Amino acid sequence: MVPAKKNLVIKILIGILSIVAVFTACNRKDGFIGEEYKVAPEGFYVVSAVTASPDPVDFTTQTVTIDATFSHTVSWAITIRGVQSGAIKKMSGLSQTLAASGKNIWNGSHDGLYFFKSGEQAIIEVSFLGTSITTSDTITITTARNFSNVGVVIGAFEGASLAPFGGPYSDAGESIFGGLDNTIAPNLQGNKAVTFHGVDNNSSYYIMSSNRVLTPAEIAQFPSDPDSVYLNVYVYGYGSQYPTARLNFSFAEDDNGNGAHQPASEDSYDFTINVTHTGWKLFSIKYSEMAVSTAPLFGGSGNKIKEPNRVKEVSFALIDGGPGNEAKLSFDFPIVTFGAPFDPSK
Ligand SMILES: [Ca+2]
Ligand SMILES: [Ca+2]
Ligand SMILES: [Ca+2]
Ligand SMILES: [Ca+2]
Repeated sequence: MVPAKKNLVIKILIGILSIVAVFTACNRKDGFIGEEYKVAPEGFYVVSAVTASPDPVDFTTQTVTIDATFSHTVSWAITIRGVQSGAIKKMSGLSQTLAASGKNIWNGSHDGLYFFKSGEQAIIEVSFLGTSITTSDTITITTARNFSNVGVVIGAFEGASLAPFGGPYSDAGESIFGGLDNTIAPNLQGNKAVTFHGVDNNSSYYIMSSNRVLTPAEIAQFPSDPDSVYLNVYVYGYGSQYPTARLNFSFAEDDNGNGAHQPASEDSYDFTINVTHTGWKLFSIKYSEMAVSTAPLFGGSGNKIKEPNRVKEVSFALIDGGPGNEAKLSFDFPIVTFGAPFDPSK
């Protein structure tokens, strides 16, 4: 009969859902992730406390090895916290010594938005499933990771000036504030970002911009496939204070290969972010999803072929969503990655 068959199907479904629910509950418990886990048994103790070395560490040339020994094989979690930055990195495993897990090396990466800072201390704490016992160590980061091995860092903006970026350039007759900004709290990466702020007095939508010519060594890293190039940028939005602010970024190509971008006869590819959020947010956009410039004299009269291997220049502009408005936004750590969007946790 149909009802009996239906009941069986329902029973099987309930069975499957229960198993899924149990696994989900286990995996989420105390932030431990993974299929296998083991609760600390009665009498569990830390045989040798956690140590992290080298201390101090320079993440541009070194990685940190974290070790500790326990009385039993146990599910553990390492939480690394930047004292100033609030940056977080988590690692987890199942073993009796951290070294035996092979998951005890920290390359300066972070989970979430905030970067570890040069000059700050980081607290490394190890906790265990099923007990409140912890062990911790502190390490000094002399130089934070710069991520130059995962892509082309367009700017970290930690210098004394905006250079090697040009400008910022304002629209005709408009007064602007633009440049390095150390007043954003919390900082995202290092101690500075870039802020663009102005009023579109001439109702052109455009307020201000800044650009940078890439170096030959940087350009050499760009592949020809527009599907494998990503522009990643962290944008700080001021929410309802400046709800019509837009960040436009653009890649200018050297279509004819003469070593320079001619704006009136060569491509620029643009992407615009409507900055409606509040605080920091990471945006990643694929080169193939960018649109050719609509301005005939500024990137709209090229060969219309997306050629990231011919990119010469990157620029950022503050655009307003409505003519005549005041707009403000900040951004930090634009980085071009290849094959996948930027993932600072790797
Ligand atoms: Ca920065
Ligand atoms: Ca304007
Ligand atoms: Ca050219
Ligand atoms: Ca082109």
